[in-house]
Amino acid sequence: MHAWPASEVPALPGQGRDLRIHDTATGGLVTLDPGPVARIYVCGITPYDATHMGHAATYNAFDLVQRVWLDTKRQVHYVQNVTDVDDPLLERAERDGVDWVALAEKETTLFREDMTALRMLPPRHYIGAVEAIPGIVPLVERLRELGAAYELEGDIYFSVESDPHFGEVSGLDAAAMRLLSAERGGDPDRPGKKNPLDPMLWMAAREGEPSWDGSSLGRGRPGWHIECVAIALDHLGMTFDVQGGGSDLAFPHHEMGASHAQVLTGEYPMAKAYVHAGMVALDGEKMSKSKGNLVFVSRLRQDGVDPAAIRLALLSHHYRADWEWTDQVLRDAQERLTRWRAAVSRPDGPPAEPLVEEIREALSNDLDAPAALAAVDRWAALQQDQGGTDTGAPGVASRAVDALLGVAL
Ligand code: 5CA
Ligand code: ZN
Repeated sequence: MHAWPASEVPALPGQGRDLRIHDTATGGLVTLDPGPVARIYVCGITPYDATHMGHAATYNAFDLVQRVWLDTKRQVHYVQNVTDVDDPLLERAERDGVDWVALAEKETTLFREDMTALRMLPPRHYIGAVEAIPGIVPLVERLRELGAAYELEGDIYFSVESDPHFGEVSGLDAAAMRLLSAERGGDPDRPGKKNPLDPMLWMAAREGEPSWDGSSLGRGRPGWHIECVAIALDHLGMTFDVQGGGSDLAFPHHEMGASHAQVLTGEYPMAKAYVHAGMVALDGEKMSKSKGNLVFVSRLRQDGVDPAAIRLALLSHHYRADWEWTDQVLRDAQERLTRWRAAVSRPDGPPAEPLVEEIREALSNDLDAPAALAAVDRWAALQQDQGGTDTGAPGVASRAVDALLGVAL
């Protein structure tokens, strides 16, 4: 699939800093040393509804990861998927009496527009589950050959016990895993499974549902976790730098994905850091397509809200925090944007190189965007109260906010 257009990332004076980031698997901060090419896989949307603030907040976090790396003059190989065939998408299409392919295309198009408006840098490879099927089938066949997969009434399951490292991503105990598995697309109560947690790799064709030729697997469609693994291994290989998504993906999705990849390749680990963004809520509950308590990026844009203000609203919370979207969050962001724009529109100002360093320091420290915003606030306040004589400063400040935070002033 095609992704979306990239916005320019201005070059900044001085040196970028290496990223220290929280890794769910170890439960602590790790300093990543990616070499000249940093590799990141971020789980994409299931396109059955429009992009909401929760999605946008998660993609904002991983956009900051890219920007920190680009500032260190590294290349970034960023891969994202689109889960363009899965139960929730098929169920929504059925409920609304629309074609599932058309629904996925429509929502993916809207997602691209939202990402472009928010200045999220595009992935280098943007891959749909459907287009990945020819790569998924041999991986499932290989897992069977390795004795890590088994058949149950035509469906093929992955045996979690085949990976000695299973459980290390989320660090959860069996009871917690079982609960989350039931909530998040698993089927722990299905009789006949070797372990209730075993996830499906290949689902045999069901009446009235789309299916593909699975070679020795028979007709069917892929399970969710193997989809991301096939795409990640194809475009990034093993032991890439960051596997990213919202915290609701730590288990089962990223746990299962890591196990699939580790058993398939015999290498460990799949990713050097498993990075998870907090959940955005509305009216006290996690924003989710299934609950329908949503604020859409596209809706705010239609209402004339400046995408830069939406982005500032996302940046005003630490990516790991769970937080609540309110009208006040947006109003504060709009007010901040106005102040910052006034500050950079003067011909001169207080020196901005220290500001660039402060933003770098904040982001390199587990993507502390609120601290970065506070630094820009201080520079803007100084500009407002005392001004300055440095003629390059407003330009440097503006380029730093653009390059490191993705906000065009
Ligand atoms: N297609 C799969 C991943 S392979 C999927 O989870 N799609 S999704 O559309 O449900 O979510 C896309 C991304 O947004 C995921 O990283 C998910 O963790 C994140 N996300 C979903 N809801 C929220 C929320 N309320 N707050 C923060 N992030 C969220
Ligand atoms: Zn995924």
